[in-house]
Amino acid sequence: MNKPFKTRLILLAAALSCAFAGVAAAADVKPRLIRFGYGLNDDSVQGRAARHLAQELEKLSGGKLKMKTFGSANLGSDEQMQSALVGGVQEMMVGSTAPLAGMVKEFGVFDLPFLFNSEKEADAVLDGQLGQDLLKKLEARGLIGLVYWENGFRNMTNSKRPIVRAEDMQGIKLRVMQNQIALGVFNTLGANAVPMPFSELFTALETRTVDGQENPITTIQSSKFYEVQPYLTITRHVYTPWVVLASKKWWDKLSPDEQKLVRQAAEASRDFERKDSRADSLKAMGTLEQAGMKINTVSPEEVARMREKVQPVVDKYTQELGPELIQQLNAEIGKARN
Ligand code: TK8
Repeated sequence: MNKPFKTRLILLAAALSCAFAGVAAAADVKPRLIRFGYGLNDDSVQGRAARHLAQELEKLSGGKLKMKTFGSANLGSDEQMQSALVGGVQEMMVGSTAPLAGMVKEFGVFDLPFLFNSEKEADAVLDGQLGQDLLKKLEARGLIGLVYWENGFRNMTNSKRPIVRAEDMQGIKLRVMQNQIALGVFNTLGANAVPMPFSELFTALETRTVDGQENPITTIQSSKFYEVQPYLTITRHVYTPWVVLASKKWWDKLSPDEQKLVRQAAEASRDFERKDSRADSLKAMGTLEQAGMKINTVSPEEVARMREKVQPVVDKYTQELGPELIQQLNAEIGKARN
C-alpha cells in the first residue's frame, strides 16, 4: 500500500468513527449499563417502546449507554420498582401514575374519571405546564420523571356479564390499581374494588379471585385477558398515562451530557410509543373480536349517569388535591378542546 493512500484510509476511518460516535465523542459520556423495567410483556406497547428507547440511547451515545430491558414485572411490580429507583438499586422504569400518587398525591388527577375526551387533550395536559410540574415534584421523593407514555383510555372486562348500566357492576369483584381514587370510584359505582398490582392480575382473573379488571384495549390484548374474560365493555372511563422514571440517586451521578442523552432518547421513545399505541389500539380491537369476546359500548346517556354517580368522589378529591390544581387542569383541557 502506498503511503498517501494509507494515510487517506486512516483519515477516513477516523472521520467515520467520529461521525458514528456523534455527540458522544466530544461529550463527557462514560460506558454505563442501565436496567429498565416494565410491567407488561415483551410483545406489548411497553415492550416495543422500551426496545426503541434502548436503541435510541445506544445510537445517541455511540454505544456507550447500554440499556437492558426487563418486561413482565421481572424487576418487580410498578410499586416495587419505584422503591428500587428511590433506593438507587435500579436505574430506570416505566409505570403507571396511579401508584405514584402514594408519593406525590397530585398524580391522582389522572385517576379522576371522565376527564379527557381525546388523546389530543391528554397529550396537551401531560406535555404542558401541569404535567411537567407534576414530574418536577417527584425529585423531592427521589425520582426523576422524564416523559409520559400513553397507557390510554381504560375499559372494563369481566367474567360475569356485559356492563350495560352502572347497576350491572353491582357485586363484581373488580381489580383496580393501588390508588385511593380508583378504589372510591369503583366502589361508588357498585363494584367490589380490590386493589392489586398488575403483576398478579392474570392469575387472579384465571383463578376467579377477582371477576374483572379495567385497562386499555392494547393491554387487554397483549396480556391475553381475553382468554379468561368473556365480556368487554367500552367505557373509556379514565385515561391513564405511564411515566418513564429514573432513579435520582443514579441520575445525580451522571454528567450533564449523559443526562441530556437520556432525556433525548426518552423524548424519542415518547413519540414512538404514542404513535404505536394509537395504531395498536385499532388492531387490538379486531384481535379481541376474533378471540370471541362479547363487546358492548356503554351509551352516552349511561355514561352521563355514571358521571353523576361518581361526582361525590370527584368533589371529595377536588378538595383533597387542591381546587386550584383542578381549576388549572380544567383550563388546560378546555384550551386543548377548542
Ligand atoms: C403495568 C401497569 C398497567 C396498569 C395497571 O405495570 O396496573 O392496570 O394499567 O399498565 O402499570
